[in-house]
Amino acid sequence: MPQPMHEQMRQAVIDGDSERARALARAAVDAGADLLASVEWGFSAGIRAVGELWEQGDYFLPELVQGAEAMKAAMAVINPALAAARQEAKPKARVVIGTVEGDLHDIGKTLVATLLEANGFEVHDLGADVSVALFLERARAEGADIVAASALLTTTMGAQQDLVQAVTAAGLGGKLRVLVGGSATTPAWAERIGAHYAENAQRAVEVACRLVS
Ligand code: B12
Repeated sequence: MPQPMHEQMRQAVIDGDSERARALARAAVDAGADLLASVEWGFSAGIRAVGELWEQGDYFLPELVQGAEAMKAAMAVINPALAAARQEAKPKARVVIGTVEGDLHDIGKTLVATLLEANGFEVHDLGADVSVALFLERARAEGADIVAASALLTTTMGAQQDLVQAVTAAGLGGKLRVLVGGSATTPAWAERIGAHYAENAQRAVEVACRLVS
């Protein structure tokens, strides 16, 4: 259930107030609060609202950027705390993750990487704007079981299909699973391109566990 603290977190991101967002995240960590709930009902709800305000024309690019910075300030506190709550019992496997080429959105991808790591996966995060060639090169070099690609723009999601095709062409189709996500994508899209899909970070952990079990 959302709590008053979550509304403050949401509002801090809407206001683009990085200092308040960071302080609220720190308070949640120190209080031992449910951090996934803080992300989902607090900070993520805030960035979703910023996206809607931008879409409606009430916010312009500077406010979008400020909202994203506030979100990142909070996640810089939350991500290490989530990673520290590592659950050793879960299966170990290697994941190479990144946001596809031409796409700079990295907040959701980083959250997915953090939760995978917190659940015992060895995660290699390549960052944002990652080419198909680099995904493939690092997946090979790390002996990855899963290559995970994020896309938030309809103009960049095609790169996920290129990645699936490149993995097959490289003869890695049997061992290396492609997991896709990001707000531009849908289960139907993933099915069409022959990839696995998860709609959020928590589900990504469940799907990844299933893929390597
Ligand atoms: C913050 C933001 C930005 C920030 C990004 C900062 C950063 N470092 O990430 C800035 C201001 C830089 C930005 C820029 C732009 N943005 Co922007 N942005 C957003 C916004 C408001 C929020 C995204 C976000 O961080 N959400 C919070 C996270 C936690 O959620 P998430 O990313 O969806 O991730 C979750 C799931 O999707 C999933 N997931 C994500 N990745 C993966 C990967 C895998 C493998 C899996 C399994 C799951 C998974 O799990 C995550 C956690 O639960 C969205 C609106 C929206 N509602 O999504 C627009 C949005 C994505 N942006 C948009 C646009 C158009 C742009 C710009 C083109 C604007 C411009 N004119 O310059 C540029 C593009 C720059 C570029 N080349 O990438 C559009 C895209 C429209 C479209 N359909 O293509 C959106 C949808 C806004 C809108 N409603 O129009 N943006």
